[in-house]
Amino acid sequence: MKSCTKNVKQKFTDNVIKNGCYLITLFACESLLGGYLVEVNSERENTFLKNEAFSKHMQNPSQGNIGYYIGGSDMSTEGNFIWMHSRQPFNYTDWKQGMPDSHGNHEDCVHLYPLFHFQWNDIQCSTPGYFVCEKPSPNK
Ligand SMILES: [Ca+2]
Ligand SMILES: [Ca+2]
Repeated sequence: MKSCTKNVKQKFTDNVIKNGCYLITLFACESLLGGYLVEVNSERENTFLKNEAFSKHMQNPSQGNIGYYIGGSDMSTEGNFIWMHSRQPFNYTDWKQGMPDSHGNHEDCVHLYPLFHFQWNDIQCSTPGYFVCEKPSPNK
């Protein structure tokens, strides 16, 4: 049997019927008219997104500490975070102090976490959350 899991830590499932590898993911942005989970490349962009997430959060405080997924992950190589859309390494980060900690060895996604004042936390990818999607400006 071919192994889709060879480089990707048991996240992909082999499907011999279609001879492919499949991943069920929370990265839902691809379906939004060419969008993708946001790649944060500057403090300016990060501050904007933190403010947006804070506004959204304050609209419904009863939702608790639900986070806001951004497009980074280390699911390919543990500890090596990249932007999933461009496959580029992080050139800017806003990790909360002590993060990423890969808590319980299961945290391969990144979110803006209300509990950390919207600084970055690595989180288990199956955790419910909002998605921060991005797509190219039509004016570019
Ligand atoms: Ca990890
Ligand atoms: Ca963490």
